[in-house]
Amino acid sequence: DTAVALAKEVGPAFKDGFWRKGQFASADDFAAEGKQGNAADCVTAVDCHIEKVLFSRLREIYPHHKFVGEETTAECGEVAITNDPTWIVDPVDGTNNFVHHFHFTGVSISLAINKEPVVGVIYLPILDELYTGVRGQGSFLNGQRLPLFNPPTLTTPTSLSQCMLVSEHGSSHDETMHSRMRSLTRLLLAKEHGGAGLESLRFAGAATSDMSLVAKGIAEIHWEIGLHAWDIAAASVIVTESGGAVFDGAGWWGSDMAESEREPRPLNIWNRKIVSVRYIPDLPGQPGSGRELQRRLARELLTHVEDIPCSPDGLH
Ligand code: LIP
Repeated sequence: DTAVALAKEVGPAFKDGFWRKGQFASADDFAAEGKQGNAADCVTAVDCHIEKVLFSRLREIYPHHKFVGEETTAECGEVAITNDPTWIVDPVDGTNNFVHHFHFTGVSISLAINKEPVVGVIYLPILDELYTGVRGQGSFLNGQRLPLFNPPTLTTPTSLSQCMLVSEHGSSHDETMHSRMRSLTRLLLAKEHGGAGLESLRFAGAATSDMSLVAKGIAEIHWEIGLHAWDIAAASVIVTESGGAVFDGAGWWGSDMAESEREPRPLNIWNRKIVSVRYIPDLPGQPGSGRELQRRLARELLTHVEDIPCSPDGLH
């Protein structure tokens, strides 16, 4: 409830910034340099304002909790993550979209306990979409339970050729871009090499909105390398609570997965690699087949992508 109230509280500032109104009408607010000289990884006055408001409110209510935020971390450098209740915030996910007035951008607020996200709230103010998820209690879009679609509308894909993948090229415009693009090309062309080959690929520019497409049941898979914990903490709760599965590079997480099926450790949102697969209904008369298909699709995807190295992001 606190996270929802705060997301709504910062909504007007977010919208004003997006439409360049009120206190954010000045071009100077958007003239901020890209971080470390990288124009693709930018920050605006709105990012900093929203993060400040969220952290000051959260500190008033939970003075003993810890806080990790995209902009604060960028300023402070190294941040040691503990098992204490920790709020992980991205004030404007998809800042590049935000600067270009491209709708897929929003606020992401998550609470992690023992390093594992247990609450996730994503607010996409321009689309008026509020996603909420609490570990063990399901996830919702504007109060409607996710996924939005159920069988028979929600199909049971058995290969990548029936899947829409959402991904991003990321903001590290360096040599690793070749590996990212090669990986995506391979996925699209896999058919020619005896694989299935993706049905389609989309880029919308923000991990939160990409993962919300998976939680809704619209896109089958999201894959991205180089993300930070604040991009995916809230979304990982919303996806898994919608019946989706998240693979963190070493193991699986899904809300109702049997203990034997998932890694006996928290979902690792810190290692900058993630694959999420939407809820897949079981095949008729085959209980558990939906979960098995989620893994099969992710495994198939991972055989075509390169293991791209990520530089440390200061969280450890
Ligand atoms: C963005 C992510 C996006 C990724 C970008 C960037 P930001 O977050 O949502 O998926 O490709 O590189 O990290 O920096 O706009 O909050």
